[in-house]
This record gives sequence, structure tokens and C-alpha cells, in this order.
Amino acid sequence: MNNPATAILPPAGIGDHKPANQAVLDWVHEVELLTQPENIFWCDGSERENDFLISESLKQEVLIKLNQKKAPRSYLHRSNPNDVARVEQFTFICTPTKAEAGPTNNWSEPGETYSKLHGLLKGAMRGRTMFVVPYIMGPPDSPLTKIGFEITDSKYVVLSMRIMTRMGEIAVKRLGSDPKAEWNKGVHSLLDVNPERRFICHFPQDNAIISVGSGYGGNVLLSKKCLALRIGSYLARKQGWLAEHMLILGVESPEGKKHYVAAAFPSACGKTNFAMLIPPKHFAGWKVTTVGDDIAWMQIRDGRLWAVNPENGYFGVVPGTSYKSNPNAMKSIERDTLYTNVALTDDSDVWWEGKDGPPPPHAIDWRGNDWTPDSKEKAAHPNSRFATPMRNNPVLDPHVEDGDGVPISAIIFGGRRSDTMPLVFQAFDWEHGTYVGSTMASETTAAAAGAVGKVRRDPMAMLPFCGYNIGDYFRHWLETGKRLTKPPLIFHVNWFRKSADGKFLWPGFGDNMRVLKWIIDRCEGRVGATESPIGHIPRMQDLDLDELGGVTPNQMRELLNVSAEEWQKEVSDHAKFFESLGGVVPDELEKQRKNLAGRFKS
Ligand code: OXD
Ligand code: MN
Repeated sequence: MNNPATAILPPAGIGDHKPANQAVLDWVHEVELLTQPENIFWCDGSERENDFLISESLKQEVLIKLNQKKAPRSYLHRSNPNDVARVEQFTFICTPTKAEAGPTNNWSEPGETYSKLHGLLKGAMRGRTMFVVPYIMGPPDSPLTKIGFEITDSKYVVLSMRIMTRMGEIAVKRLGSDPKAEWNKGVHSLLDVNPERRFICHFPQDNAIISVGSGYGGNVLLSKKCLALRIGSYLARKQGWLAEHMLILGVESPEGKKHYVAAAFPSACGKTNFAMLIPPKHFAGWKVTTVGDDIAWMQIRDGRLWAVNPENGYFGVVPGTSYKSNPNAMKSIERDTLYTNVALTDDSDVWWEGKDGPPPPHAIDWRGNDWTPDSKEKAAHPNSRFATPMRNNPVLDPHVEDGDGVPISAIIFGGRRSDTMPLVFQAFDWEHGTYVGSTMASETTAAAAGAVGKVRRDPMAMLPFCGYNIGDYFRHWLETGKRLTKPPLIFHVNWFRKSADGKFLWPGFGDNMRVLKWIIDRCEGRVGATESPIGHIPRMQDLDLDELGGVTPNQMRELLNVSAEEWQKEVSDHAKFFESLGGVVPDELEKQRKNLAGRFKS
């Protein structure tokens, strides 16, 4: 295995873009004294700097050049095989008290944690280059936008941050020279990429993050899960806004009426696919556009929720992505893409399970070994990823850069559930919707290390990302609802329900437009539903099912069915989940649970 962190020596004019802010200079100096790098590389985000870093990364085999005809300006990175997913068990919220981190987070005392991490970081960058990456999260003129600096000894991190954030000069300018300005301090070192020395630690009260021992995106692109969600959610509560694990999409009717929708699904449950949905032929004239595919920052204005996407790129799961499942994602990753842990074909193209066409007769798998279609191993890791700039998306929403954000008409929760959860239902109101989000569950995926396919409660898809006490987070949702005079309607969807013989009942992908249309029609008040104990459910005639091949009326009934037996178990699982949180759940949600249980009795 090559050493992914060997120092590089930039020529004059590259890597010397020091910011004027003394607080940043002091902090970088402190980290330099601690980690003792060979040199410091101040990033400015320019094309020239990027070209230089790519050429050095190719020399050091951190990147593999792809066939530039088939995948222009695209590269492949292989991570250490022990380091392929987020590590929730080694992720910590380091608040002064355990209660502030709450029952769903690993907690670690800040003083002790800083000492432990400083011990690990001592001399850790010897022989390495220390990169300083300035970035902003959010459109340049949004009041929600945050500034961050990430120190890292990984070139792969720098190259990924340039895709995923607005990186370089733009952040330095925005920060200016005020030593009291708010900005996030992120320190990352690969160390020796050893799972025993892998810790992702957040210090919300200091607006600081330290991540060591990993090179995997979700653990090390500190802008994303660490700042935009964990620290972001903490700041959002303090400052009265919402930081959520949600895609944002626009949906325009043939008459030109547009709505925006935000949807929280857990990792690897189809947020990117939904955000780039192409309506089926039958929906001629309907258009879906993408604002974001993973994170929404939302604030209240004029009694409504307005959302921005803080990111500048997509870090998506590759396997299963094809021209059939998500043509817009395929077009987005045709060029300018940094792939991680996919397979390399003999003509230097990339391949993964689920890509269009037949598998190649031979490839090099994600570990760097020979692979053929007869191999037992997967060619691409199930959590292999692409990082691609959002400007490559052919259906990018024209308002993605608007600082005010886009007005949200509906919020959708959803998970991967083989049973119990109908295709779609609408919550009765904001408080009930908050309950639906708080009790959400999904079968686990390869996005996080650990077992796959186990049902776990994942409130608002934020279980791994809420940077403070989950009870206070629920309270913040309830309080936000009280401040909204025109709250979004709240829905729950499940694309993954299976029949008794284990087959998916719903085709998903483009046909999810049928569900989205019902949601929009509900927002417009022009379609019916039936009232069930769990919420409003469409009757068959309320959904546009014309030209939907392969789903029989019986299967449709199964998809929309609310089984009292399954739901009694579900509600008792809600009770167990709330109980496991040790008394932090707000009374309003306990009351919602009792009401739900009662509706199944009467
Ligand atoms: C992601 C995740 O990478 O949720 O977005 O794991
Ligand atoms: Mn995510």
C-alpha cells in the first residue's frame, strides 16, 4: 500500500495563499507545532492548484488516472480496505456534560478527549504536507452560510473538498481579518489509518472538529457530516434554524406551478435518486429539479420554511447507479468525478455492480485484485462513492445559489422497510409529523460500518448526525412548528415494501413521481385521501397509476395497507425506543404515541 500522505513541494505561487486573519494563523501555527509537518500548503481553490495536486497524487498513486475519453478529468482512489464507511461507534460528541450529548450519541469529556487526540496528533505529520483548506458551506449570499477551515494531511481530502464545498479564496475573503469572526476549526490526520486509532470528535461549544485515523469521506470531509450536520444542528438550535439530513427538490407541473420538497431518508436509501427523479412518460410536462441531495439548512421567513443546500457537490453511493435507475446521476458523473473504491476495467474505465450493460470480462476490484464475473467478491465496494460537482447535474435547480433559499411545501420522511409502512401517508399536522419523524426506522445499509439489513430507529434520519441531545432536538422541531404560520405538510414514504415472497412491491425510481404528485396535490388541496389511524392515506383513485406496468391492483392494496397487527408491534417498538432514550422525549410526542395506540384500539 502506498503512503497516501507523503509530502509534496509546490512551486512558487502554489500553496502559499495565507489568509489575513490572525486567529486562523495562530490556530494553524498551534497545529503545526503539534503535528510537525514537513511543510504547510495554503489552498486557494484555483484550477492551477488543483492540477498540481492531481499530478502529485497520480505520482504518489493516491489517484489512478481513468481513460480520459470515457471519463474526462476523472480519477479513481482506493481507500485502505479497513476504512470504507462512516464509523458511528468511534464518533463522539464532546460536550461539557453527557446530558448535552444525550442518549443517542457517544459522549466523551472535552478536556480528556483533547489530551488523547493531541497525544495521537503529536508529530503525526512528520514527512507530510499539512494542507489548510478554507471553505464555505451555503450559497455565498445566504445568511445561513458558515465558514470552515480544514487542516488535513490527505491530498484526497483536499481534492474532494474542492468538489464538495465552495473552497479557497471565497472563504478567505468572506472571513476577512476580524479575529472574532465565527468559523469552524477542523483538524484531520490520516495517522496510520488504523481502526484502533480512529476517532471522529466534535466539540460543539468550541465550533471544532478533530478526525484521526480514517481517510473515508464521511469521516474526513469535515464540511459534510461533521460541520453541516453535527455542529450545524447544534448551531441551528442555538440560532433558531434547522440543519437536516434531507434532499431538496423542485417539482414543476405542466402549468408551470412549482413546489419545493425536502426529504429525510437514512444514508444509502435513495436520496440522490429521488432528488434527480425523471418522471415517467405518462407525466409529460412535469419536471423535477435538484437543489440538494443530502443536507438541507432551513430557516423561517414569512411564517414559511426556506431551505438552502450548503454543499457544492454530491458524494453518492455508486453501486446500483445506472442510466436505468438514475440517468441524471450518470450524466453528472460522466466527467470531473473522483471515484472511490469502484472497479477499474482493462481500458481504464470504472465499473460497479448495477452499471448498465454486461460486466467486463476482467477488471481490478476495489481492493486492487484481479476480478472476473465468476469472482465471489464484489468488484466495487457496496459503499463505493462518487464525488462530483453539482454543476454537472443536468437538472440542477436554477435557484440553487439563491441566498434566501427555496420555500418548502412538504417534508417527507422515509426509510427502507420490508413491511408495516405503507407506500405513503400524510401526518395529521406538524406535531404528529414530528412524531412520525421521531419514530422513523430503516433497515441498515453499507454506508456505516456494521451489520446491514437490521431495522433500527433513525429519527428524522439524524441518528448518526444530531450533534446534541435528541430530546432537545425533538423539542426544537416542536418549537419550530409553533413559529410557522404556513408549515410544510409532512409525509412518510416507503419505496421498499416487500410481498410475502420477498419481492419489492413498488418499482420505485421514476415511478416515485406518482407518489410525489399525490403529495403536491395534497399541498394544493386538490386530491382526496382516506383517514387511517396512522394518517391520511391515498385511495387507489387518488394516485395517478395510469401506465404503471407490473403492479397489480392487489399489490397496490398491499402497498397501501395498514395492518393493525403489524402496527400494534410497530407502536410497541416506538414505546421501547422512547423508553430507551431515558426520559428525554417531550410530553407532546409521548401523547402522540398514546393517541396512535388508542386509534388502533377503537
Ligand atoms: C452520506 C451518508 O455519505 O449519509 O451522505 O453516509
Ligand atoms: Mn447522507
